[in-house]
Amino acid sequence: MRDAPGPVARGVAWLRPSPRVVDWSLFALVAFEVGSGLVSFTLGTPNWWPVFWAHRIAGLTLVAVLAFKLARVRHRLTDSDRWRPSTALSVLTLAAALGALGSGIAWALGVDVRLAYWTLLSVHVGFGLALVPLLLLHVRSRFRPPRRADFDGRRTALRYSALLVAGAVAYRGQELVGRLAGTAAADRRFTGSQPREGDGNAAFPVTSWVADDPDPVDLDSWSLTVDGAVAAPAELGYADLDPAAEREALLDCTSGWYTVQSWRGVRVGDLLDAAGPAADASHVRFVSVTGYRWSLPIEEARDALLATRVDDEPLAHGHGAPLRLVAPGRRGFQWVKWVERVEVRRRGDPAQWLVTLVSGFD
Ligand SMILES: Nc1nc2c(c(=O)[nH]1)N[C@H]1C(S)=C(S)[C@@H](COP(=O)(O)O)O[C@H]1N2
Ligand SMILES: [Mo]
Repeated sequence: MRDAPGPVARGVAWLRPSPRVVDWSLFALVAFEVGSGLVSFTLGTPNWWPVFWAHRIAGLTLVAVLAFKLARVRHRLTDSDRWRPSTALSVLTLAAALGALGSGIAWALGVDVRLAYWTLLSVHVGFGLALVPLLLLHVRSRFRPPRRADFDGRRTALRYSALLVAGAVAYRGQELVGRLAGTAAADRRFTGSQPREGDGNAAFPVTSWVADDPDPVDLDSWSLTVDGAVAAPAELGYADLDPAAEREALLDCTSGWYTVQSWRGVRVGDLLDAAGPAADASHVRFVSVTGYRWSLPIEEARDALLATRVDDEPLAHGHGAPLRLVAPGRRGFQWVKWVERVEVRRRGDPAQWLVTLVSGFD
């Protein structure tokens, strides 16, 4: 019996790439996952769905390639005579990879474990980010340059197509399992975010990206400055704002939830018309009392809202009172809370990426 492998075993044997191909594919797949994962955080409109799909399919392909690798190296982990100092690093790297894959797949399946506003998606991101330095060190300690012979074109390409198709099939299967088990909410967005239903402040969590947590803003000392590349800079008190504009907009947080609310406030375009932007102004920067900030291209900014109310309730402190940016089509982290300054600028603001991460640490 034993010497006649069945069709499945033969198929797996045919699919199994050479060790170096396995190793370099793991590296390439992880690099792709980290890149597409980070990029996905900036995508808020449904036309970007292929990025999310590719991320999921590559993740499932990674499971298969990792299985080939583990089948090959398991003795290095289980025989204590074969332990080297680098084995500990390998084990940590493996743990981070399994953590990222496990939490990612569980999240995609619809498993909903929450710690405050952290979801399984946040856990997935944590493992993914931990994997980056570990994998780089691991590659350094065991580096084998890729050899041409390992990558005999057609065969490798075929195997990889087969693995990717298997990944895509597994992804569909995984969706189906989630639906049958009733864990997959039908109303998840293309980003994977789950709905938070209801209207007003209580319907959705207060979320700060990293450490922003200011005291409630005192309306008597607060004002909104409109300045930068404008003809007529202005400083407005709360009573000067005319919250006449209303619009429904969807807030989709990168920690994995979204909510649709009706927001009321001041159209940024009206503030700009009053201030008279310079002809070559290209961006509008929104700055929080905490220093947190984000810029939008000026045409997009015109259409955004600075909200004072959500579903006809005054905005709660945690949601950014007295004034928060509502930027339709943008991910939640770009919806600056506790805004105190609108600055018209002649260029974008690359440093904002860093500021959103470190704002609030002092
Ligand atoms: N000033 C400031 N604005 C901020 C944040 C922050 O940390 N500081 N977090 C952002 C993130 S990550 C999200 S998802 C939304 C969340 O808004 P909410 O707390 O009203 O749900 O606010 C954004 N605006
Ligand atoms: Mo967020």
